[in-house]
Amino acid sequence: MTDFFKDIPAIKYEGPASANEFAFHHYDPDEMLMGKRMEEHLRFAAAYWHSFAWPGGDPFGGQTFERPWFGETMELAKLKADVAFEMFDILGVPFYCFHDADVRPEGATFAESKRNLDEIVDYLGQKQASHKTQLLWGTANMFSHRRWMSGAATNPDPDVYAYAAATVKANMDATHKLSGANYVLWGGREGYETLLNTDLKAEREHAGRFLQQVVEYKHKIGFKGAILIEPKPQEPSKHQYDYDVATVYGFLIQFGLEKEVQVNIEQGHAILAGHSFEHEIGLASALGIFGSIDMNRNDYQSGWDTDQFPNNHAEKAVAFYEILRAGGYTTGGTNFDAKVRRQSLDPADLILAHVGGMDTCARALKSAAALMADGSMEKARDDRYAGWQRPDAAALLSGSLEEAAAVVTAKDLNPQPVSGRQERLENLWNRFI
Ligand code: XUL
Ligand code: CO
Repeated sequence: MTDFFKDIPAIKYEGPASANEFAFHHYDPDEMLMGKRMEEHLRFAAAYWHSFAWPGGDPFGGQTFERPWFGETMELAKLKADVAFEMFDILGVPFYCFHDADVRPEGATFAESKRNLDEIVDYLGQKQASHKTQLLWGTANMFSHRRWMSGAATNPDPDVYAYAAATVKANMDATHKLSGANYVLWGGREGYETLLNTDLKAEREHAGRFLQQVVEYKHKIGFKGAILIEPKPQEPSKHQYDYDVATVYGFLIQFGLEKEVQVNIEQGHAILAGHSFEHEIGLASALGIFGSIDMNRNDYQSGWDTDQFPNNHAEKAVAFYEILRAGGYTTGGTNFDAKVRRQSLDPADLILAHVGGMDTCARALKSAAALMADGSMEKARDDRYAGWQRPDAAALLSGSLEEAAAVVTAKDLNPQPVSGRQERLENLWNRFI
């Protein structure tokens, strides 16, 4: 035991009336919703990078956090893992996620970095064996070190492509060894700053071949988890190739990977792309590529990816409604890709940020499940499309354009517009949030 979270109790459910800040007010892991425990619906994960690796910098200032595990040694990496699992225990989260760079010190050579990773993976494996918390996904940080400055798989230098292959292979091996439920690829540097120096066609083709190689390797090692792409339109690159769900789908189709790869959708990334979170989830579900969620919120004024903890349950309820409509998670989960603000220095801030985020999601899920159980929203949607249940409507789709056109004269059609009932449906929503 370290003393980092000393005096902070394990967080338990006490209900909405409790004034205890070290308690859940809405997240009761055992509450049954639609035949499933809330914990199994939400599948919460804590992100190693924001809580344990981020020093608290912003574009105008450096480190604000002084954590006893900061430093590049294996001993400190193990201390970090000890504290991380203490936080996971306090929160009772079933999952966590990490990048290689979060958990191990960078070595002077690839071989040294790999040795460090292997050693910490063994340590994390021991932790997982004696704790509840398991790995939701692993990933490679191919955006922080200067070698990735011009991209990883899309780098103009083939040596960097090879380095990216070695890095992802090592991280897939680590994830597989720790029985991770998924493997994530987020391409922060897989994009460009200026087209003046960029061969966009070649870069996209290299990214596509790289992803095919990832999928081939997954099957080779027998990794059963899902491979997930995390779309984001820009930041850090001016333009990123995995812009949004629709763009990723087109990319997967081009490289024959639409049955092999799914998406990890992040709230803040959806907003940056000019979409709503629920749009991205609904679209991924419609395309059959919905995988997992990175839960957070952006600051809606600054326009940056501020990775704040969610605190608006009404906003998230619409997203969870789409997740329920999609049939819920299979291998995915709700990963808090969120960090406390740089002034939030106290260990308690880390815990309470997650408590608030978990309660926000639980409230959102409960609203969504209640609306789903009520059934009026789905009925209204079904009613709107009821015409398509008629046999003559199905014939419109199976026949030709001329046959569809001929129906207008044959039946003397003069369709009358009907109300979309948006405000009535919004009022219905309000009864449940
Ligand atoms: C960056 C981001 C990453 C990915 C994992 O915006 O979301 O943390 O989730 O690399
Ligand atoms: Co993310």
